[in-house]
Amino acid sequence: MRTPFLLFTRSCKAIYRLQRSPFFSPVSALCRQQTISVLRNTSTVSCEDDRSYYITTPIFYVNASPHLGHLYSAVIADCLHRYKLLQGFNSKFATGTDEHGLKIQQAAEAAGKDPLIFCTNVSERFKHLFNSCDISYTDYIRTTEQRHHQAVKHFWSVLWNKGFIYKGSYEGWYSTQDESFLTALQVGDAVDSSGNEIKVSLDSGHKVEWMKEENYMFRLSAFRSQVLEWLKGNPRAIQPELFYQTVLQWLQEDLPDLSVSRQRSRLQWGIPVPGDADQTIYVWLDALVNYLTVAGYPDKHNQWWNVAHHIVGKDILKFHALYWPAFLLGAGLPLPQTIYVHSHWTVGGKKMSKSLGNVVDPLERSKKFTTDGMRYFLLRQGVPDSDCDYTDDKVFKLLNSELADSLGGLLNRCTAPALNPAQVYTAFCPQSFPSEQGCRAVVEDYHMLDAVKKLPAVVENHYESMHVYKALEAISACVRQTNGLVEWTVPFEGRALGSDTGVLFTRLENLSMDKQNLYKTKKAKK
Ligand code: ME8
Repeated sequence: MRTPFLLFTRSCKAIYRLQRSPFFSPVSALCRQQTISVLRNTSTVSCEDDRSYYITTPIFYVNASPHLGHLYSAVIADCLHRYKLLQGFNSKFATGTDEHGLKIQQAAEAAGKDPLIFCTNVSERFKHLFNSCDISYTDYIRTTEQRHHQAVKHFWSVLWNKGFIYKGSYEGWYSTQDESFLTALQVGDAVDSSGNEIKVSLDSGHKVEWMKEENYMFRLSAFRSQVLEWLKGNPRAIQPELFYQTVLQWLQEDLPDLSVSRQRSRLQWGIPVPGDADQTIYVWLDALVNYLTVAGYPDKHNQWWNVAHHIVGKDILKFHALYWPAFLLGAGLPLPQTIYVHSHWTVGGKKMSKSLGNVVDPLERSKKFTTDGMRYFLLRQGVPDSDCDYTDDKVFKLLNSELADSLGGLLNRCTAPALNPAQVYTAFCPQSFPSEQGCRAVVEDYHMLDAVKKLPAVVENHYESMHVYKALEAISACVRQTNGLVEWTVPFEGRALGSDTGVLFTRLENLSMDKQNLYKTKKAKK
């Protein structure tokens, strides 16, 4: 059962108050599809000007289906991409899937499937989610694609030829879940579900194993001071500030050289090291290069590679803020403009993750709460600096209060035929808002006008620093203030003035004495 409480007069959209039972978005699938294809097509135009913008999400592992956390990164990137398009930028927006590595090899084995078939299947699920949720990506990359293999091999050869990769051996801790090497200080003791004592990553809580292998090493240690210099010279390169400081802190310590290959006997599912068929390229080196592949590396990346911005979750900050800049410096390529970091969605205080099995299905939730509703919720409630606990009830309450009641109510009040018979954008009534003194407007009304006037600049500022929730908060505050004005002026209680121009404000004297007194008392109280 759904209750339409308002109809937009000039568009096909309607806003519904959410009922506790699931319902489908009223926005027509056709409208949405058209919008998306316009957004996608915009960015395929090649342009040499300095108004190019390139935004990426992480590429997601295909060991399991997508969850709400993945959609969150994609919605932030989509939002910034759309914002740049509105500003007239030629924006490229890439997302996709990370399909190589031990973790995927093991997941395919466990499923009894050929790895590529397994990857294709899960990758399609991510794509389907993003298409269903209006993520207007312009490129969807899979690391199993030929173009990516070529880019990775080229990138490797550049690092090798410059002497930044050498043959060596690695002995230490490795977490397959995180596909990450760890130092002894990053490892702690734990007990698994069967009561066995195990070692885990202190950061992720995932199990680690001791490994000893002959492989290729990258001279990460040689890049510590250059990465530090880059960050000191670009204090907004990692945002928010909290994560910038975290990386600066990491850089106070020495960076050990990094193992960038695994023995083929252990890891077959990956790109072979050029010139050494016994070794497979480390999945993180492989994965990070996806950003270059999409940009057109190795031949045609110049337009996009100067203007790259990465959205990442805080779990993969180390890879993007230490390894990636070092790899790029080694290859003689420009560094990303910005790494926007966001925190995590938790459920019952625990990070939503495939391995913990506490994931929220984003497809099912966006059917329940509508796609726009879910997108709004994620952007409005997700705070980059700190984790956010997810509950359905929070979504329900937020959407009903801010979208249905506040925004919907305001629109209803402004567009109701009785108040706005001409169905136009209304002008202010001269008796209410003259420039001279002695008008009916009170100081709060002028504050509201001022807030609305400043809103575009405020929103822009917040978007630039990826504080989308603050932009939405500012918009919501204006909606509340404007609703307040309508409540004081009670246009719905009297006759609208100047029906030819659609002026909103009623004359006070048109109201009953009771209403006039109520209005005056309310004003006096304020
Ligand atoms: O790390 N809350 O892939 P991944 C918010 N393939 N965001 C979350 C989240 C949560 N609970 N869980 C995941 C990988 N994410 C690598 C990336 S990039 C070159 C390679 C989001 O499938 C967030 O963006 O584990 C996080 O960084 C990413 O998904 C990790 O996805």
